[in-house]
Amino acid sequence: MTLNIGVIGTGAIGRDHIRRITNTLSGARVTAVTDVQPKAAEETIATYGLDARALATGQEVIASRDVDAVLVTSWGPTHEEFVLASLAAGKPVFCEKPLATTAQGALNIVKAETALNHRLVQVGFMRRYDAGYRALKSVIDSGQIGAPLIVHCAHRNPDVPERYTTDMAINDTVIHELDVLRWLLDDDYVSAQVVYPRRSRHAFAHLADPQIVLLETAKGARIDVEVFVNCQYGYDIQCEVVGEAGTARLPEPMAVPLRVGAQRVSAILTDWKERFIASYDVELQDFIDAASEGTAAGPSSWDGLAAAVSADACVAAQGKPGAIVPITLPERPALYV
Ligand code: NAD
Ligand code: NAI
Ligand code: ISE
Repeated sequence: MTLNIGVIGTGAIGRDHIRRITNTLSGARVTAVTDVQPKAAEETIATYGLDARALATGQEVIASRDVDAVLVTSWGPTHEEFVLASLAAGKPVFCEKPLATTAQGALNIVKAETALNHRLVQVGFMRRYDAGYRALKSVIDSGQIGAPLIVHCAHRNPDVPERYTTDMAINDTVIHELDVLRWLLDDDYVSAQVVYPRRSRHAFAHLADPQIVLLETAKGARIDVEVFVNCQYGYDIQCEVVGEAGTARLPEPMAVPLRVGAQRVSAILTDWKERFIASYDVELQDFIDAASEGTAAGPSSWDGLAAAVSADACVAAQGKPGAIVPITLPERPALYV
């Protein structure tokens, strides 16, 4: 059986996911697309030679009879509406992060899915599928470095567009760390704090960049995340776990070491699409396989809610530099245990 997928949002990641569904993955095809800029949807159909219809709205895509499953790749504030509509239609839905831009929005989704008592939602937290993060997790789980005590992270983008705002450093960027570190440490957060170093002259005037987010977990680990979205030099994701008996570091992406011009050098990637290309492939194949069985696997609505609650606390902490903001999760429904 071939799964018919409808895509809402044909921007950067929507097009990249359409490319991989069409050219790389198996078991699915794109049958409908939409974008608030209709030209973007039509161009996408032409670019990838899709046998698909360009529809006027996300709601039409979800309702369409030739759509079995939905991919939400529009910008963050639209996600909640489209995921709730997919759940109401009983269709599996892959939603790019964030699941919703507020904890309340994510809670609405968890409640709707819990009422169905059946998983239909996968959130696009692709780092859980990354070979490097998986290797790091097996080292931690093996006990070789003892209990994790401290985690040092950096999330650096070369630059961001002018529409990127200070809160997006949390909801759009650090949201990846908020998810992957819960999974990596098998832990939850209890508090957040944000402090601001000196501002980079490369950031637009309205944006505080870089920022440092400090988290404390229920088991007592401390985490620092440097988020720096105008670092200029590359797309660089770092993570080092300090344990009782040793340290473990996220492997660097493969790059050929060169000795040239009296220097030892190796390239650093500049684009998130390339840095996590294999992880996106694996996460979407996982979605296709589960959706073909009428269900969902991978990062759940609960994970989306946990990230959103933590993100809300981080955004509150941004407004009170240095203050410690508590993080409290609601009770986890049995569907997500
Ligand atoms: P983008 O702005 O390039 O693309 C979004 C597209 O959605 C645009 O074409 C826009 O016109 C369209 N859109 C917005 N609202 C819509 C609506 N209501 N109906 C239909 N189309 C709508 O953005 P992007 O970089 O592709 O990011 C999209 C999503 O993917 C975001 O949620 C982002 O956080 C996520 N993302 C995740 C990763 C990752 O590493 N997991 C990377 C990039 C983006
Ligand atoms: P983008 O701006 O390139 O694309 C967003 C698209 O959504 C635009 O084409 C826009 O016109 C469209 N859109 C917005 N509202 C819409 C609506 N109501 N109906 C239909 N289309 C609508 O943004 P990008 O980078 O593709 O990000 C989109 C989403 O993907 C975001 O949620 C972002 O956080 C996520 N993302 C995830 C990444 C990851 O690594 N998992 C990487 C990049 C983005
Ligand atoms: C983007 O939406 C992503 O998800 C990227 O992974 C992240 O590095 C970037 O900061 C976001 O804007």
